Amino acid sequence: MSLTNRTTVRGALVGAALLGLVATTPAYAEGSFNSYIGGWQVGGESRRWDDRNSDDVATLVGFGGCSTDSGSGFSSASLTLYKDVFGPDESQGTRTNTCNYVSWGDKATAKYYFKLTGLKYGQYLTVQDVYTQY
Ligand SMILES: [Ca+2]
Repeated sequence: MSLTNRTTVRGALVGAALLGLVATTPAYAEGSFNSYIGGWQVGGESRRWDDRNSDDVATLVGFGGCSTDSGSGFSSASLTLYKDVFGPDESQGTRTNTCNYVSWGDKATAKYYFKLTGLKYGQYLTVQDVYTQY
């Protein structure tokens, strides 16, 4: 099996595992996307998404396959969710992701993104599978 195929399979498993965790909420979030983090430093930002608050699904970010440039490997990353507003964007709180998933609960209608605001080891973070749901 090629590296690409393994990555795809793992991404699907991470997504399925995360969906299982939120099985008590509506079956499908109004939106979700899979992405990849390739060598982010602190300050790195995700793409923006529009949450229309059309369901009760929590905003969460799941990581699978985490590494850093440090010999100590990966321990944890601090992620801060921001509401994209006119003027300084509003922090919705910081969560510590230990290569699992973190949640900010069900959010109000707005545009959001998350930012890497801390990295325990190393300067560069790579995450093979990033799953965002809102
Ligand atoms: Ca929602």
